[in-house]
Parts: sequence; C-alpha cells; structure tokens
Amino acid sequence: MANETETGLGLSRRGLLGTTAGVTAAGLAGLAGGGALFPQAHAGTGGSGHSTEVLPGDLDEYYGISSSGQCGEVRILGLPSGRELMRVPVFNRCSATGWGLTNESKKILTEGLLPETRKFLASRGGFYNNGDLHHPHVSFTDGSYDGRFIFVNDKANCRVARIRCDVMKTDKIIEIPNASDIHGLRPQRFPRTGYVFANSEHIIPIPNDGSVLDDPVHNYWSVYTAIDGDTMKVAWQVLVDGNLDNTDADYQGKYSFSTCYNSTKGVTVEEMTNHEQAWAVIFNIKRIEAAVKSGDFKEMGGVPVVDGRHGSKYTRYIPVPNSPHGCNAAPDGIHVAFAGKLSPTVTLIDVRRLDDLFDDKIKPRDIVVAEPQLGLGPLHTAYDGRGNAYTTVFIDSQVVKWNIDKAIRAFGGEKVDPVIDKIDVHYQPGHNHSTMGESKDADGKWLMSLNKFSKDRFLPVWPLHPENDQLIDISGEKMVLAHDGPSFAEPHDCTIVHRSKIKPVKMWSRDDPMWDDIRKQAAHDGVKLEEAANVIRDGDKVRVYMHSNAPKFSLDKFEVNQGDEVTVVVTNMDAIEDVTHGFTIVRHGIMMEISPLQTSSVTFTADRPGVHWYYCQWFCHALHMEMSGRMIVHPTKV
Ligand code: RUQ
Ligand code: CUA
Repeated sequence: MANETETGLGLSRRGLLGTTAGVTAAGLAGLAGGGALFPQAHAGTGGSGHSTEVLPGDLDEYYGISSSGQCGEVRILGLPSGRELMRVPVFNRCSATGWGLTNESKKILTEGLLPETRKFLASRGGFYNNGDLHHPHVSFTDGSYDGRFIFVNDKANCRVARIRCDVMKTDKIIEIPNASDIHGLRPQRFPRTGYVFANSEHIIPIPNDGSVLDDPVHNYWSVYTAIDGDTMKVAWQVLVDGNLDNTDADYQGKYSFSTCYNSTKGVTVEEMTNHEQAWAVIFNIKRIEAAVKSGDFKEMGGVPVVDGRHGSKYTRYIPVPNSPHGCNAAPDGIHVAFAGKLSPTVTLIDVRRLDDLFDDKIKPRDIVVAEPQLGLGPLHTAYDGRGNAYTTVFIDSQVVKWNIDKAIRAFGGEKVDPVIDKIDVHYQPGHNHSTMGESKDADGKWLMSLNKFSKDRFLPVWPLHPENDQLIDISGEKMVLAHDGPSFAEPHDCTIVHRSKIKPVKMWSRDDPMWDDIRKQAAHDGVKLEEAANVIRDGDKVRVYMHSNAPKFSLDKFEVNQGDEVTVVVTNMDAIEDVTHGFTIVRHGIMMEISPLQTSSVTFTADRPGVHWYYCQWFCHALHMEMSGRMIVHPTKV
C-alpha cells in the first residue's frame, strides 16, 4: 500500500503545510486516518521475520529506555517483547517507592533548584511535582553506550536529571538558568560524556525578572547549555537566536548541533511558521571552551554565557527548510540529519566540512550533502548501521527508509531514488529509534516508531487514548511491522540499548552515597543502621531507627508526642534478591520502598494523636500481612 507512495507528492501537498490552520492535531489525525488503515503483516510473513516473542523465562535482548512525557518518569522496557520492566520516578511523584516523600528523594528534587525557584516553591511544598520528560539518553564512551547514566530533560520546569544505571534510580536533578524550557537533550559521544547538551526552547528575556517584557525580536533569546555530566553543574551556555528544538553531538567531540524553529522570533503560531526557512545551529565546542577560559563571556544567572548569535565565531547557522525538528547523527560518524517538519525534506550535512565552515573557507549551505524528499511532516531519523536512515513522517503516518549514499548522489544530480521502502504506522509517529542506533554499534535489527495516536488499534478506552509504540523489523530490505504496544502518556523517545551494555546490581551496597546524610546522623546518634532498633529523642525531634528482616521490623512499636518531628529510618537487611520491603504509616501519607540492603528515611510531624499502624506494603513473605507495628502518638496536654 504505502510502499507504493511516491516521494514526489510532497511538493503538491506542501501548500497544506504552509497553512498553519492545517497544522493542528485534529487536522493531522483526520488526514492520515484515510490513508493508513491497513494493518501490516506480522513478522514471519515477510522480511527476515524476527519474532518479538520472548518465551516465559527467556530474556529480552535489549533494554528500551523509554520516556513518559508528561508523566515525568522513565520506563524500562524489555525488547523485542515490549514488556515493561521498571518505572523510574524522576520529575513525578511515586506512591510505590516514596519518590517525593523520602528524605533521600526530596533532597534530590530540591538541591539543584535555582535560588529564586526555591523561594518561589517555599510555600508550595519545596519542589515541583510534575515534569515533562522527553528525551532519555545513555552516556557514551568513544561513541558506544557505556551504561553509566541515563540523562533526561524536563521541558515543563527547565530541568535536567541523571539516573544511575546500576540501581536505576535518579541521583541528580538540576535546574538550568537563563532558560525557558529545556527540550532537546543529548550526551556528548566522544571522548566520553562528558558534556550533556540541552536546548532551551521558547525565547525569553534574560534575565527574566520582569525588567523587560516586550519586543521579542530584540529582547528574547534562547540558550544552549553544556552540563558537566559528572558533576551535574552547568559548564557553559551559548546565547542563540530563535527557538532551539532538538540537539545531537558528533562522534569526534568537536561539534554539536541543534535544530531551530521560529528563527524570526514570533510569539504566535502564525508568526512562528510564516517563513520558508529556519536553520540548524552548529556549536564549535573547542572555541566555546576557549572563550570560557579566556573570559569572552558574560556571567548570567551564575554561569558563563558565550554570545553565539548570528555572526559569532562560536556558531554557524545553516539554512534549513522549514521549521526543522529532529536532529540525528548517523553512526557512520559523518552525517547528521535535520528533519524538515514543515518541509517534506530531511537535510543531511557532512561533519568533515565543518572545520572549513568555521574557518570561513566555505558557505553554510556547502556542508549540506543531501536533501531527500520523504513525505509530509518528517520529524526524526534513526539508522541501521548499514547506510540506511529511517525517518518518521508525521502527517503521512509513515516511516520512510532511505539510503544515505543514494540521497547524496541524487543531490549531486544523479537519477537515483534514495527511498527504499515506506511502511504505514498507526498513527502520527514522532520519534523513532533503532536498536543501538544512536551509537557507533548500530545493529539494524529493530526500529520502534513512537506514534502519538492509536485511535482504532486497541479496545476503546474512553476519551483519553494510549499512544502506540510499534516495533518494526528492519533487518531485511523491507520493513515489517511486528508489534503494537500501547503505552500511557506520552512516551516521546526510547533509546534501545543491548542488554550487555547495562549492568544492573541485584542489591544495594551498604555504603551507597544515596543515604549519606542519614548515615552521618546515625553515627552522630551512636546508631548502627544495620542493627538498628533505636528511638533517639533530640528535643522535639525524634529519630526512629529500625531494620527489617522478613517478616519483621526490628521495632514493633515506637512512641512519640503529638507535635514531634519524627524521622523514621528503615534499613532492609534481607540480602536476598527481590525481597523488597516497604514502610507505610496509615493516615499519614507516608510510604516508601526499601529494597535489599537499602536504607530509606522519611520525616513528618506526628500531629495526629492515637494509635497508627505502620506496615510493609511490598509483598515479601508468607507473613507479609503481619509485617507491621504501632506508632503511638501521645496527645499534648492543653
Ligand atoms: S520532540 S516528536 Cu520533544 Cu523529542 Cu520530536
Ligand atoms: Cu516486608 Cu512485606
């Protein structure tokens, strides 16, 4: 069906893209509904026939590290089965694990906020409860995944977070100064991560303190941020024109790239889209580092900001049609694709020409080596490591497979069609991701298309629909749809990493830094966490230390006075894989996870006199129901 679609139709329908009225979710969804209703054959009936079936007890080959958009968490999938293995709370709160309740998580959610944000949130609970997590990416060493960290962005509240891959927990969250919202995010590939690059999207006055409000063209800016991934501190920023969208880094450690829409600095949809050209910004990392060293920057919001606006020697602006979105470096280490979004094209550049460009020996468009027409609404591109690229086209509801070399030859005037295959996806794809595809180890087995609409693909689920993550076998010449995977709001991106690259631990190490604060406090209180069964009173502060061995907490009762500030510290001494305990106090809004050899703590005010049971909420033992105890709160005499 769709495979017969010619690339040529892009132009005749381009007018539609130019009309902003047509570019609404409803309009787009309706449009594709007519042309993309034919389910694809299953694996086994075509292509090379890799099966997504992973039999009971068998292990998946890949981890899918999936974002959750406005849910604010990260989800870990097993692929190709699509089984959800874990949810990692980051910007959200989590009832099960106590993320946002425990002292350890509150510290992480709070300590990286800017001073003015802390002030703003002081009367609002101290930290944000929501986030919009788009882009999860694994750290690299020499262009290969090194399995140390996952870095993620929060578009809603301007943050970047780091997740440790050993225990799969968030360990740092920082807020980015001078930014409106943080959208595109990528780790540096070479020599290692290194920097984590983050785009601020919407343009704002800097500083955004009310002193300037109007005249966007002259007063609003966005910033490109390099974060040191080891310390999670902002290393530097670059001031740029226009809205930065997505970003990526090269394989040489010299340049990074961002797509930019709204180059004319509009503030309405019409103004943002009423031009035929925007650009991709190239950042010269070495020059920027030298500028920071030599003092050629302005300190703004506590960080060095280098001026990378038009004409700067630190950046180059490459004209790209029309409002480019996706920004994806190919595993060949040479090419980077900018997806046109409102243009049916993808613009491909050759990084080997960048030195000359920065030395002004060539013009910006001279680095463009191909610009194939792929269909309506190209958004993101993935690669198979065999010279082919896979671009999602949102409006056509397709993934287009095209050959890089053929696209370059066609751009040079040769009569060759770079498009190899098209497959319908259901429906409206955003990101796509191939197995190992953003590393130099791209293996070209599977492609996930993350589709924004699922409409008729599943049982009706009321007005709010799931998304549809479709897995496509890309090992053969033709793409073969192998699996539909409904997912709740709203996975944007899913980095697919071979399981050999991630090394999960089965239990915590007793000297993990996660509970450093409480360890220090316990030492001060003369308490050994591993053997604890102590209640330490310190004025009207009470610290309750216990450990757990299924099915018992070491304290089956503790007593406090109404109004006391109580800290409960629980250490799980069951060094047994999968024996996680929990600690919940009824009618107190208290719940936390304590996995094998972990220490967790929570602080609250005991302002409800009476008897309050605490219990283990994680099924751990035949006597799990009995794993409980009483908190006695003595009423204060009035
Ligand atoms: S973006 S659908 Cu937030 Cu990654 Cu392209
Ligand atoms: Cu311990 Cu349930």
